[in-house]
Amino acid sequence: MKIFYSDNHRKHHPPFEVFDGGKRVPYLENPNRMDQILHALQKKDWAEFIEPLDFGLDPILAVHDKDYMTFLATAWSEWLALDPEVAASPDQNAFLPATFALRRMPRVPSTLLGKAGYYMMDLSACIVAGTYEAIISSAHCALSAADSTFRNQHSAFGLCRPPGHHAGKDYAGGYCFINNASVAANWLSSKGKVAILDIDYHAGNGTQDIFYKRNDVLTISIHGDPDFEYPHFIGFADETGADAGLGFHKNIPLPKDTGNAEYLSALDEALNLIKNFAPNYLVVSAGMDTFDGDPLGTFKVTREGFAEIGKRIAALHLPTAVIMEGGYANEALGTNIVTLLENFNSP
Ligand code: SP5
Ligand code: ZN
Repeated sequence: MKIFYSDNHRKHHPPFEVFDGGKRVPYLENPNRMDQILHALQKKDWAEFIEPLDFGLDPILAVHDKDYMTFLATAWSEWLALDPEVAASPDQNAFLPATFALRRMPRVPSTLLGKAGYYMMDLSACIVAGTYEAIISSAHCALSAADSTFRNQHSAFGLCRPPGHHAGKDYAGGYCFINNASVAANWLSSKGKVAILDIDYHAGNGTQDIFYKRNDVLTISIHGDPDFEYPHFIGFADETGADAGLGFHKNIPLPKDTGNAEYLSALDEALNLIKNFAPNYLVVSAGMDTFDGDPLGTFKVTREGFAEIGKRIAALHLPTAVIMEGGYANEALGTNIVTLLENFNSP
């Protein structure tokens, strides 16, 4: 399997995030996640590592707002210029807002901190010196996987970091800045019908938002019920698309402690919807935080569960771009990704 990966993700390593209750904790979405996955994949003879191609900004701007992208590109250096304390110890700092847009007022503020509150949905998408370079490379890994899927009519893996599915057209959040899976799916949508299946533990709110009014891309997310889980405000079962996109979005929220059996029956429901839609391509937002033992999750999916998930998705026999999303049980992350992909690869 072709695996698109760039070391540029290492440039995005915020020293902390602001967790529940305002606690400062070490950044959970850290470079070690990729090291664990690389270590496990490098032992497999079927894993072929490839540097991503440079797709430039156009396919990213086909999904994301231009001013939002400019904000991401310039926020860190503007912040350094504004705050001498940050400039004195940049490595101990991360750029975050302290005020958020009030129920999404339409006016885009002119100042840096105003923009931050406007373009960021929470306190976990920290911007540091290397963030912009890392997110562009991550998007290019996803685009390269999409391109490979199209050219070879065969599945590929975008080993993306930072992840993407919480990022909307003009907002960052949940460790996400550019919605890699959506950029890949939108690119593929000019080649044929596309479905996105999001198996990250958290609702794929950004992906939902981006395609909500479109009927040419079916979006499905299986996740912890937002009634108790992040992102709290979106990802409910009654959100099914709008306008032309009505009926082309599906949320499958599941309760705490969901195990393999319950998860797999939700997956079967999703796979049936995909079969009925009959897409030419599939994009999988592959978060591994459904794992029993993930520090952010409450589900109980095991390694055996991931094997079965891989098998069942592969049984659709669609050219599939698998895009890395979350997963924070670092010691198990490599094994879990290998398990998903090798069962996915097998006929
Ligand atoms: C890509 C991705 O998986 N992003 C996840 C972002 C979740 N951030 C909010 C986490 C708040 C979780 N609180 C759970 C406490 C567990 N002890
Ligand atoms: Zn997640």
